[in-house]
Amino acid sequence: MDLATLKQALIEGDDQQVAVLTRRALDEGLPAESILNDALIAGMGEVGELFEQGEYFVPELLLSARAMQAAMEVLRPLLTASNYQPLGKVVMGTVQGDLHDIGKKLVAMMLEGSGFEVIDVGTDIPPGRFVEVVEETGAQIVGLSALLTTTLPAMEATVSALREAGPVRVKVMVGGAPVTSVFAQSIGADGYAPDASSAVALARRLVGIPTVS
Ligand code: B1M
Repeated sequence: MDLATLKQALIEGDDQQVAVLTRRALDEGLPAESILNDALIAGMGEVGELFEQGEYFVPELLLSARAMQAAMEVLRPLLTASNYQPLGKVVMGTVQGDLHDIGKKLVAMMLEGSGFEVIDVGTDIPPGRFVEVVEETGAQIVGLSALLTTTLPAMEATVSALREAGPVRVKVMVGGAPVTSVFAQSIGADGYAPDASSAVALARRLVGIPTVS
């Protein structure tokens, strides 16, 4: 199957077709990672460009997001299947004011697949809620996602709230399209990952486990 067809169905926001084509690509033996990166993430990139160019509006973004979720449901068992043995607990959420959750869910799935227990607290999460969940669960890592430049201050506020809440210093990893390693350092995060697989390597490093190649 040509992954361009799947990518196009995602751009058109056809969730049923996207689910069918994702299953077909897997049946034909294409690796889940390639389906994800070459068709789905690439397709979402184009959707973003169409939005920037004024050709797409929020309803089109929503349709493509729904189609992406449909594909992720098909891929989920494959992305989360590998060796489950809790390496640590990670609280994952999108910061206050931000409703984007596709990338966060992807990072959560990849972390689960590599042996972390993930507590996904959702989107638009105020700093105090992250603090509460860390206290309730004893998580070693908090993963913060932000997709809007306007919600970067909320990411900074969350890191500060977690630092002030101590006594145990939880590790904080951050990511999302507008986040950079320089920004991550400036707000006192312990690490930045540009994508889901580097997020796994970072989480392993943060709990002191050597990276597997
Ligand atoms: Co919005 N949106 N959106 N949107 N949206 C963007 C982000 C935007 C770049 C589009 C654009 O203008 N080109 C733009 C932000 C501009 C900016 O601030 N710089 C934008 C805007 C402006 C908005 C609204 C303000 C639009 C409006 O209402 N006028 C509004 C804001 C709502 C809000 O949050 N308060 C809005 C709304 C929405 C929808 C709800 C319609 C929908 C989200 C649906 C959902 O998530 N359930 C949506 C979508 C779909 C997008 C785009 C098209 C796609 C995002 C996505 O899912 N990408 C996006 C354009 C784009 O990104 N090209 C856009 C695929 C996903 C796999 O990638 O999330 O980057 P990503 O995650 C990656 C990495 O970033 C990283 O790993 C992931 C996997 O590789 N990563 C981490 C993410 N989190 C991580 C955490 C980590 C580590 C790595 O550690 C913890």
